[in-house]
Amino acid sequence: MTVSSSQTRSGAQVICEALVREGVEVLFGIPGGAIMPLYHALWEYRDRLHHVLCRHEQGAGHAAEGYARASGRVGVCIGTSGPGATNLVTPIADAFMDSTPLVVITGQVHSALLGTDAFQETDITGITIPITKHSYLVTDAHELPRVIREAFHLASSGRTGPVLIDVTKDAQQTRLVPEWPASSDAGRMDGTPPADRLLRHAARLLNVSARPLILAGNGVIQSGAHHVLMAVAERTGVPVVTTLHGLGAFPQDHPLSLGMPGMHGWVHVNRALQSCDVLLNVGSRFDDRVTGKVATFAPRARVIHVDVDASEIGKLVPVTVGIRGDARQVLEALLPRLESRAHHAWRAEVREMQATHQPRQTYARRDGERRLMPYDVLRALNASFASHGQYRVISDVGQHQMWTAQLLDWRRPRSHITSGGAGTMGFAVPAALGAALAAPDETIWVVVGDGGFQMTNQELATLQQEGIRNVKIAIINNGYLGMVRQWQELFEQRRYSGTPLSAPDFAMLARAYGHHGVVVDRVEQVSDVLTHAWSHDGVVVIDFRVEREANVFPMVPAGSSIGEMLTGPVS
Ligand SMILES: Cc1ncc(C[n+]2csc(CCOP(=O)(O)OP(=O)(O)O)c2C)c(N)n1
Repeated sequence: MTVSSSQTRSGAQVICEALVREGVEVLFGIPGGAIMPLYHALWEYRDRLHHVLCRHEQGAGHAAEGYARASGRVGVCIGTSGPGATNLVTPIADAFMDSTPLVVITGQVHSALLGTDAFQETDITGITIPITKHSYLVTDAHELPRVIREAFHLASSGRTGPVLIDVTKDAQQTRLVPEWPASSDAGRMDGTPPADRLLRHAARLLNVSARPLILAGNGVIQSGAHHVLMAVAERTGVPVVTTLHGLGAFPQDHPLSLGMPGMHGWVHVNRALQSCDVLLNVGSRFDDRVTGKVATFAPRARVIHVDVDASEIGKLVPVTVGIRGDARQVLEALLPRLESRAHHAWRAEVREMQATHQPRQTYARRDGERRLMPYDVLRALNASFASHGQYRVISDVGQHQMWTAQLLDWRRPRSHITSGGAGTMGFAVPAALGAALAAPDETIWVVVGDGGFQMTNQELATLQQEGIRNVKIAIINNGYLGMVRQWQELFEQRRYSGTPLSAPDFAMLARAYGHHGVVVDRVEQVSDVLTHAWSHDGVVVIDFRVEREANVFPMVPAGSSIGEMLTGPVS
């Protein structure tokens, strides 16, 4: 359909037109009364805006997140008012915690009915104020072009995140001649160069340090700073530690890469954090899963914190130098001021700690061990990457998420996608749907627990309806809500309260949805089944029936210092 610029069109058509102008190609959602005008208009735009019908709005939201995380673009999802909108709250909160750029469009009851407890009315803008960068209620269709422009700008600039646009049904129906804004003023802070004084101070600290360390987070990936991070590390000889969300920001096979810190990070990484004298944190927010007890975190270090969000600087960890800015811009400005160093002694010390606490030894197979252990699966998956094409890995939340982070070699930004901030079980399967559409030529591996899988596995139907073939799902099935069970085992005298978990036959369930499903319960079968999954043209669900009570180590007990790690069961 072509509409000349002076012709009137409905607010709903204006939304579609605005989405096309923003470069949107795919959006995820479920229709309903208050959003029907938008669906009516989407029909005319179906050649330019591909709507993916999910099975639950939570799935639509996570799919939009997966799309955004894999592509670096803004993810878009839509839902109706009331329950449709409230089902989107979890992915909105998830995106907010993980700084994922998202635009969420919800229908709202007719503006004359606002505030009357009308059918399917919920104050979604009110509900989402604390978990969005901004939430708009649009009752006048003339505002739509500006609001949508602003929303995309806000979602994708500065510290990226979710923006909600709630549009009343009458605003979607109103006819108007839209006035398209040229650009938006919102977020114009972007691009402000970091202050010279701060850069000089940061460079001086790094140049004179004896035991420096770089902590790289999601901000490095979001701003595309991984190349300049590499240049900084190589020039200065400073070892790099990557947070859960930073995995892939620095190639793990690089000699300066140390691995992941924090609650389930490696012992040598946490020791290095505890003994470094200068810590350059780029694009990570000092999450408590990284710092452990803040008062004892990196006690010897002077901290340089680079963050796009000024409110994060000094929020949890006192800083010597705080630089507000885009990670790439700041690192680029810092690089020429840094001296070439080698740090032989410090690196040797760290390597020695690494050798002593050889990470993968923790999961060494005992002689004669016959049971299928979860780490067997992750190790074999990692080994399989070498002989196959491009891939991404999306993990859910729980023990398997930590084994995935620990045991796979992360080399590429955006190759690891997980719910880190909110820790939302049920994230992985729908997020894989979005990632599969964003990266159709790659294989999307999902690693998910039997608990999380049962939260959103209905999106298997969406994968089937969309004809998606590049998703492979590895269920680490231990018959428990494993991570909670681990805490109960270690700290609550094995009171397995609310954690033993039954499940349907997942392979049969996969087949019911039109996919391929297999059960694996012996270690000898693992690599063959992975090879088969890589080559099978279609979605494969593998139900790995693993040892039920395997644990994730090392582990920093909640509230403890990262210097106090459990490396095995407490006696
Ligand atoms: C939506 C949601 N509910 C509850 C939790 C709390 N929780 C964290 S890990 C976990 C257990 C996960 O079990 P499973 O999916 O089987 O994975 P496993 O830990 O066994 O690998 C639970 C219940 C959560 N993170 N998200």
